[in-house]
Amino acid sequence: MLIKRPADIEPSEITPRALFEDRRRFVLKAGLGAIAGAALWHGLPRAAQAAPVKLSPLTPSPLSTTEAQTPYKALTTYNNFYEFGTGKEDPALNAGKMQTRPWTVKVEGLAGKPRTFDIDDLLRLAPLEERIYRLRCVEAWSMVVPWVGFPLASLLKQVDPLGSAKYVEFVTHYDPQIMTRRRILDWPYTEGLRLDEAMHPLTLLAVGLYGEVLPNQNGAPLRLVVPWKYGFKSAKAIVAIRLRETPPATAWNTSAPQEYGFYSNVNPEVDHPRWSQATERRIGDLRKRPTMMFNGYADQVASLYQGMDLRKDY
Ligand SMILES: Nc1nc2c(c(=O)[nH]1)N[C@H]1C(S)=C(S)[C@@H](COP(=O)(O)O)O[C@H]1N2
Ligand SMILES: [Mo]
Repeated sequence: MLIKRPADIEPSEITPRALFEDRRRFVLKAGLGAIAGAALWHGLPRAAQAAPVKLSPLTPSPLSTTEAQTPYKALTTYNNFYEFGTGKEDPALNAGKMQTRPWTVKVEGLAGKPRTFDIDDLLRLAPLEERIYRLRCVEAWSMVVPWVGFPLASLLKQVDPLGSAKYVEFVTHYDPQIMTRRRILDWPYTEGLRLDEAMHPLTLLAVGLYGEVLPNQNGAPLRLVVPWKYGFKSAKAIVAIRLRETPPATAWNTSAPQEYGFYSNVNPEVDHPRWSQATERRIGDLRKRPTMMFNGYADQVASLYQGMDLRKDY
């Protein structure tokens, strides 16, 4: 765990949560005029401004970090969601066009009982937890997010993975009517995990953050969160989860295999070919901090990679 000296603590980090939430609502209200203007300018439907929906009941998780959480505003305006543009502010401006209802998620492939789940059934039936995780992007920024979700394992168990299933592929929504047509990546954005990584209790399917339904820019209505891997593993707007015998192609590995591997575990000792991975900056905090092996989750996950050469399997 990171212990902070008081001098290192940003004012935003010590704002009591209630005050902070209040300010967020205030920001939401005060910003609405500007947002509505921007929305009209960018041709967004009015639905993009729908009021946040509370999720409850939420069980707190013992797997949560107690570190200061990244402010809601930062989490929802500094995003990577390339289907909606490559600028950090583009997803917040453009992802409102995505309709997240009706929405189904197919869980298929090497399963005894493959099934299509309606997102509202998942929201109703899955016991929802609040899981506060560090997440580190390969671009060397990080954040602390109070996710709402449920373990991926609990969903996978419902379809009875076959013995031949060794990997899991995540396929995300792609609609060229509302998303970029530029072939920045091989759309739809896909990701993958080994089955044991997918079944690990830390691996989460998120449906919300800060107690509310996920904003579209953060991957509504369902996105993956794997806290010991670089942020790009956490596929947004998932429409299918496939159990497979062989490793799936993943969007970033396909586009630049020498830069992004299948595993993509956070590793301060293995640099990206174009920059160091030894340190990171938390969003909203200029101070550099050391990056931790497996993003600080080594105690829980290092055993998954025993005997592997993490320089080769990056
Ligand atoms: N479908 C899709 N999912 C995606 C991405 C994307 O471009 N498209 N970007 C990834 C990257 S690079 C990161 S760092 C995280 C960012 O999640 P956040 O915006 O909620 O912080 O989403 C990941 N999931
Ligand atoms: Mo990322």
